[in-house]
Amino acid sequence: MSDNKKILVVSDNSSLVSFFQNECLIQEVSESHSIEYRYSTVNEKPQEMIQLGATSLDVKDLRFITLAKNKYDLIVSIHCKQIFPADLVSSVTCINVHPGLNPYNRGWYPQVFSIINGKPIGATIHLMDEEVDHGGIIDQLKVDIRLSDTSLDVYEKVVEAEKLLIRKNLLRIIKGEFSVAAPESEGNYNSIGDFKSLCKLNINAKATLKDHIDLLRALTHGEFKNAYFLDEHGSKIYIRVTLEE
Ligand code: 0FX
Repeated sequence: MSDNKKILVVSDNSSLVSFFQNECLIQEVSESHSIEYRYSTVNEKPQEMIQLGATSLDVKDLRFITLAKNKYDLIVSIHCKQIFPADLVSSVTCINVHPGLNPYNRGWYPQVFSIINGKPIGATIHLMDEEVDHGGIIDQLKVDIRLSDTSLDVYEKVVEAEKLLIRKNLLRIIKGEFSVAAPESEGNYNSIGDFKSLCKLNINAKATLKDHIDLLRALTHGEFKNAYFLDEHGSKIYIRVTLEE
């Protein structure tokens, strides 16, 4: 492949970056383009990203934004913990690999909210604009939620879908030979605050048992201590569920 492009990959997910690097090798992208890997400055456990050759970056740093405008042809965000500033996304082509099916449940932990509100879930590669998980869609893939799935089960399917999308779209993204489709609506957005509110269980809440099971399985993600209620002394009691078919 000719036409040496300068590409920046910003990510806080070492598993996906490792997959991305491997695809770049297989699809012979690494030979003909310069790819730089960075993790975000708010990442508290960057060791695995460092092992993959990444260095720290504050995407909100004005000096970086000024430099990036002239330096990079393309910036790829793969689960970056920082939100890209408007000035950056408006001056460099920025593409996001997102663990959700835009425009449904944009923002934090999409599968958690999809288990609860029934909106579709999957993976999306999209052009970034100044709003979170919002720009034109390059490609997306839906995954199914089974009644026995926890957040972790759905998340694992979403990550597999992201890998398929990366494999399929890598070359056309790097060549700039992709088209975008506008999301079918504005959809909805969930913040980290929305997730934290869900975690604080109201043990007097009345709902169907199905709604309660959905809430608990949505907040069950491996070892994470998410859902909790308070005992008579005000201490947190964490709860997660096991479901088996
Ligand atoms: O790579 P990633 O899916 O998340 C990263 C960033 O950390 C996150 O800030 C950003 N919004 C996202 C697009 O990219 O890994 P993670 O370990 O932070 O989260 C993975 C899943 O783990 C998440 O979907 C829900 C679950 N989780 C995570 C945390 C930190 C929980 O259930 N509880 C938690 O406290």
